[in-house]
Amino acid sequence: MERVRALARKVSNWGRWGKDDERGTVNFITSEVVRRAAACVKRGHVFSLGLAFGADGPQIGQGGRLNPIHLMSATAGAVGTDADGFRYADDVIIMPLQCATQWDSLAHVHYGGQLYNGFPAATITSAGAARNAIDKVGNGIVSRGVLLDLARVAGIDRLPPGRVITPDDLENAERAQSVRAERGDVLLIRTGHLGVFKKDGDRVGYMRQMPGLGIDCVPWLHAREIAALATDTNAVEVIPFEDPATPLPVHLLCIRDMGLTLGEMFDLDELAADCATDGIWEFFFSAPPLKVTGGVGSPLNPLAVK
Ligand code: UVW
Repeated sequence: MERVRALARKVSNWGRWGKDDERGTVNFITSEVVRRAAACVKRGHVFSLGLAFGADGPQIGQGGRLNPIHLMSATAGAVGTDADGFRYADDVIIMPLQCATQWDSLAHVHYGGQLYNGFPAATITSAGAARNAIDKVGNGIVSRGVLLDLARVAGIDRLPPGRVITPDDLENAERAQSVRAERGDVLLIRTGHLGVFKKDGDRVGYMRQMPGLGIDCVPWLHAREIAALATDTNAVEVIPFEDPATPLPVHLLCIRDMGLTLGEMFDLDELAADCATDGIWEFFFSAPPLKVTGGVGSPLNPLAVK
């Protein structure tokens, strides 16, 4: 943890938006940023970046994470007495908020007994997160999206599981795609890992090992002042971990120290194919979380509009 603590001192955003802030880098999304994002809509073509929430999801039961269980509480419920009259269908879903495409809130991970902005970790109880919960970013996350397609730039279907993504990789992709991630943007990184899972259906292969950001990317993300970051993997960062003694260091530094909301399991394949065709890697991006009171994450259907 020494490396994490040393980097934390350099990238911390605690206090940057006031001592009571619970939104972190989403604060970079100003009205000017949203207006610039809206100007990215040229063709009116909408892409869904969300996985389906169904029994075929990627979860393998690890850590209590199941695929959604969808039940019908009514299939032909009657209102009124007419035998041929009004009928309704209702349903119930039981699922971890982290089971498919999702945002991690700023209460998702912590260390040293503190959450983002110094709130005590004890503010998370069985009742939920009293601080930094996902409902605090309920009026977001809407901004310019920038997609870096690392797999396509490398000319392969997928970066291999365990491949550490470096700041040089990110900047090479920016040069190759003629785009630059800037203040207030939502940065999407495609590794191809989800595309392989969609073809082979190997849940264990998808969930247990993956390409992802290395710890050296954290100061880069901080310097670029991006508002949120998402990838097509289950963890954003590389697994196996660079240092086996320090699991998920990018989560700790991004979420707890920078206040950077992380998105996981974003399906970027169709969008990436379109961007490769027209050469435009920026778009209007909208992915508001469900305002789950005290929730530490939210399932999503993010949209990109070009
Ligand atoms: C953990 O597994 C703690 O995090 P995530 O699901 O965000 O990768």
